[in-house]
Amino acid sequence: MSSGKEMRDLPDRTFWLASEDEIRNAETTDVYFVYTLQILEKKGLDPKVIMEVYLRNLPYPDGWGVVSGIYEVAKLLEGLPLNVRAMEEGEIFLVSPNSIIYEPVIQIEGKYRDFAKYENPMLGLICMSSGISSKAARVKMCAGDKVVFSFGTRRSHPALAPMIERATYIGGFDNVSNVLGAKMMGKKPVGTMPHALIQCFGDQKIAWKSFDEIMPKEIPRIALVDTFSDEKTEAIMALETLGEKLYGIRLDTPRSRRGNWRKIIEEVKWELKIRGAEKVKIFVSGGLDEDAILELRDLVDGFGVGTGVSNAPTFDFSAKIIELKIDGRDIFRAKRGDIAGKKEVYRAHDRFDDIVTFYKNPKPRGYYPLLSDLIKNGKIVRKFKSLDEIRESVLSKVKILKNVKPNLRWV
Ligand code: PCP
Repeated sequence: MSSGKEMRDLPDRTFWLASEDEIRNAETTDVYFVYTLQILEKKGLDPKVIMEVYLRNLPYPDGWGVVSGIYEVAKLLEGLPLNVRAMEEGEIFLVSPNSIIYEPVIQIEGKYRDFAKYENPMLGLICMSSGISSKAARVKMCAGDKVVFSFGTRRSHPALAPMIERATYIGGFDNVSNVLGAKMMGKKPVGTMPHALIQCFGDQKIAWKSFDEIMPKEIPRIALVDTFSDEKTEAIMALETLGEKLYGIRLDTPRSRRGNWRKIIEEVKWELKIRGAEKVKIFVSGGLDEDAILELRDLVDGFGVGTGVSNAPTFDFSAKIIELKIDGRDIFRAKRGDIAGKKEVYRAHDRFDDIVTFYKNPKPRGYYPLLSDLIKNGKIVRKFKSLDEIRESVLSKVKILKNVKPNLRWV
């Protein structure tokens, strides 16, 4: 593709996307790994190493994250002559910015030349997904028992839609709106109507009636009530139009009209209540984050969160050689700023008290290891839990985290 000339179609694809095979063959690696391999091969150097993947800095002050993407890392490295240990998909890991200690979420043991090129795609598979799952867990933590739906795939490259939806669900979201993402997760997608439906009809009542007439019964009748006029007016209009069939209303109030959104929602609730419709659920969406959810959660029944979670800060996990095995001997060789030696991570689950120690040290009593085998001699040995099981485990751990101060130390 010569620079400066008119942009021509890609010869072998439509979108600027790596194919599954290109990802699996590590063609999305950075060139300096290719150079490294050429040099090691020319020099006949083929060291056996231990590499640990860990996070040093969290974009959140409370010191915990949710690791996700482990399943895909297993599929990426499957077949390579490696032994890989990792935390469970959806495991909570701790980060202590004031200490040199870190919790490895993945540990790879093997000949460096056999996996050097895979560092890039491997990190890519957990950095973005874990960022989204960790944000989703915080958003759900703020929403408490109110439902939170993922509305965010329109804010990212469509190729990533299934990954985004999976990551939000692992983080605790109750469901997702993306059709392909939901299908791959074995879920029924959620969502009722965009403003476009009402704009096409030019009349809210006809649009709501048409929705009710045509949509299968199991789709809840949630009317969008902010298209042409005030939310209170449209909420009353929706109740008069659908009556008993009105399951809920959605407010996606444009920012320019939000003013004190809390008061607008209170007005709507009051007007519905005095008309005997206090059971009508209230959903809100549009630019929501933790603060907005904390502000509104006592008033509403559910939230649709998009950008706030799909564009969550990505985690900059690092993958670093921390030890070489030469003639069976541990050669400690960490770079500056890192600590050498293969590590174990142990947790007292009831209080998120974590201990990181050199793998040869005894297991502390009452503490449980967080790292376990993922791949043995290139074969995946991990029995992956279902998405629902992973989500439940994240929600139960986040519940504990709400009441304890996680602590990370080393011995
Ligand atoms: C979209 C959707 C949600 C928004 C996006 C979620 O709103 O209805 O409210 O994304 P966000 O958290 O990134 O804002 P619009 O595109 O305004 O409306 P429509 O529903 O008509 O698509």
